[in-house]
Amino acid sequence: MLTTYIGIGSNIDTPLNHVRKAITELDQLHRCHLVKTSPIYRSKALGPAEQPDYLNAVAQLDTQLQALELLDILQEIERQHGRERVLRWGPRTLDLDILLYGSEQISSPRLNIPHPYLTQRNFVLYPLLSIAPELSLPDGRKIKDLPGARNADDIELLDQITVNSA
Ligand code: ROI
Repeated sequence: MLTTYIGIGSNIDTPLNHVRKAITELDQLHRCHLVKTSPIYRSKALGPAEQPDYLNAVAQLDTQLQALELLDILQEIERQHGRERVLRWGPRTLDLDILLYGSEQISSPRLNIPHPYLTQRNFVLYPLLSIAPELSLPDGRKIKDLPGARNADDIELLDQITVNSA
């Protein structure tokens, strides 16, 4: 078993339902064990401005799958959620990104691990830190020491009150 972290994001078509359903689907994957999931956070869309706010979370998934096997399965889940790859940074029903895969570094046409934007996006770093405060990148840097990791300025925890209206 190897520990992976999966970034989850959605900003159209009842995002909360997509994020929650994706978490139950991760929990049901064969040869995988969903260890924990972060709270769900809301943030303004990074990228083209004219799109709805995002909901984001991160899951720790221990797995026996190869990285590309896991990628295939995550892309199939995205497809079942109606994901259409139209605009590069456009709105999406569901985004599932492999952020880290053990301490491996992978550079291939289909997959780059660590996820290339992991260290720059606090909507990923913040939920990741909430479930893995001592986590390090393959190069040894601690997630918590990255600039932006503790920057929650534009990130809102989706609590029980806002959940109902999200
Ligand atoms: N912005 C936020 N806040 N959250 C995301 O998950 C997200 N995903 C993306 C782009 C369009 C870059 N912006 C995002 O792919």
